[in-house]
Amino acid sequence: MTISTKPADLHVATPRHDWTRDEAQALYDLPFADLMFWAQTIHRANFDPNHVETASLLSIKTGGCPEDCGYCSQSAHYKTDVKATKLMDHDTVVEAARRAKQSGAGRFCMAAAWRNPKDKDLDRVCDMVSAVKELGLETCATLGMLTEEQATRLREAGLDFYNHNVDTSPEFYGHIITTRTMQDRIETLAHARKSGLKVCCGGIVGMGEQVEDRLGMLMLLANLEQHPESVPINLWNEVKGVPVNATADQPDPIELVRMIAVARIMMPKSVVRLSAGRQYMTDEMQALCFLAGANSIFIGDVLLTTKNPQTRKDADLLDRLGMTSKLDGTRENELPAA
Ligand code: SAM
Ligand code: DTB
Ligand code: SF4
Repeated sequence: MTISTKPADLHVATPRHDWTRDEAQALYDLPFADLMFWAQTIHRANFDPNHVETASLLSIKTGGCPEDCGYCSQSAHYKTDVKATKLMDHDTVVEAARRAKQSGAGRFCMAAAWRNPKDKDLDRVCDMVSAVKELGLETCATLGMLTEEQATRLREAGLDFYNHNVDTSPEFYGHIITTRTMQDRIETLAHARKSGLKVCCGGIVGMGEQVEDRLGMLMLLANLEQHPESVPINLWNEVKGVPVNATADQPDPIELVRMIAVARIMMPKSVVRLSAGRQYMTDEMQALCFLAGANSIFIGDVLLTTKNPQTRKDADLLDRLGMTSKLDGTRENELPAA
């Protein structure tokens, strides 16, 4: 396949849902400068290239999860350092959200290590969502599988986004998770969509998968009826005691940048979040990811159970890149100065 990089031919800025494997691979294999030019052109047609979204995470129910996701510190199937906790109380969650807002987060994501929420737990989460929304934050939750009724209840409580990842390609999926199928995940995404929630869906790289799997995951996402509004790309954060291990081939930094650029091109209007794994990335690599089209990060010293760069370090990086992080469109950087 021949790909033109002339600006006049860059009509792919209109979202498509019929990407082929050959097209994804051809984009990925473009000379780096051409790939970056194309991704940048599409990025600039759809977003302010100097703006990055900031989201903050809180694990509202940690560990003891019945699922066997082979990368996860919170699965009850593996012996990790994580201690299981009960669902956090309402005020603690709202206080954490208030602090996240003060540190510059625009969105607050509440995560629970459940296969799916029980209805009595969902009542409590709905109350948390309403209170966080009242603080003036965008709200996101990730609670495992949902029925359409549960999704609707969350939306009515004030939830903006539901995060539910496909994690990897359909072909590699069975190597990583056996207790929940890819089809189960697609159904939860459909329930979230039907209820009117916005969808946050992506996956992980660095679990021993091949480049073809990374592209297969992007194809799956890009060929959904509607692209996820947010696409988190996580680099596996090392966890001791789980089947995925650090001997898995880590993606070469340039490969990760290429993948971000391909995600940007295939899902031109989606926000691409450079998610877990930034702790391992140099400033230069993150800058390349932003140039490739990543326009969201998680801020805060911890993600759920693993490390994230310190907020001060992120503020310093964004300042040096002249990037803004405020959601209301002003040019100032909302993060505390380094
Ligand atoms: N339990 C819920 C579920 O799986 O749907 C929500 C929380 S789960 C931790 C959310 C996502 O975080 C996973 O789907 C996975 O993509 C990502 N994740 C989990 N552990 C990770 C790790 N060690 N490194 C990178 N990403 C990870
Ligand atoms: C997502 O894709 N990444 C976030 C969020 N969605 C919930 C979670 C990253 C978790 C990293 C591992 C941990 O801290 O336990
Ligand atoms: Fe449970 Fe989510 Fe971890 Fe899988 S990723 S083990 S569902 S907490």
